[in-house]
Amino acid sequence: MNFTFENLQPIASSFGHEIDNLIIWIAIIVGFWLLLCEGILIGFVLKFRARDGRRAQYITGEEPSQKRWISMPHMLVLVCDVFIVYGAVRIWAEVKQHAPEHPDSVVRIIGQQWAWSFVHPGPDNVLDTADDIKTVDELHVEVGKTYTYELEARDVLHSFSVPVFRLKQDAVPGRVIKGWFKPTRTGTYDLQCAEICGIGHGVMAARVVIETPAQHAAWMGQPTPLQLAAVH
Ligand SMILES: [Cu+2]
Repeated sequence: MNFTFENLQPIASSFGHEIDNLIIWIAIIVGFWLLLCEGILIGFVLKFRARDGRRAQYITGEEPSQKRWISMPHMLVLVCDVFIVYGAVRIWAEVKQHAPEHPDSVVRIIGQQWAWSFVHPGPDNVLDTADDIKTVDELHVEVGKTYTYELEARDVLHSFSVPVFRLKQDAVPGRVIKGWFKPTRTGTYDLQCAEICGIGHGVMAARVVIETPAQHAAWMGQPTPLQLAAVH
């Protein structure tokens, strides 16, 4: 069965549904044990509460019949753990370990106190060339294309977080962290810093603008502020 939080927060990446599904399955499995254990605990507290004429018992838990109360649930919990670990590792590998070797485009994302800057490769689709498009707090991508990103931090730890992508990745000074995403729906969505990075952390909000091919081409065709400055 597949579950999703899509009615609370739209999903705009290819792996978003799998992440929602995993989180909800973990909540169901863990929640079942939580309710069962707390129910038994509360039941025992009521059943064995102090009563006139009944002495308290000291139970060491050494009898096999008593040990079973620990060992049997323990085994069942371990079986549940296997499912959780399998599901989590499978999705972790897909999202974090296997960046596509031949992405449609590469963007650079830089976190600093307290803004995000983005370097888009521009019409030639190659980073670090004259037609790169640099923006602050606005990432432009095209729907249906596979992107890899190079994530950097200028000063302290930040965390690149895009809820609609179900993607979050720490940015670490001195390192270039690579990852990927594939936008699957158009629109303008929130992008934020998810790691307390100083007093202005809360204003490190930005946007990801997911465009159709025509919209994206039109956006790329506009002169950038740097190009405008060169003309004047
Ligand atoms: Cu930050």
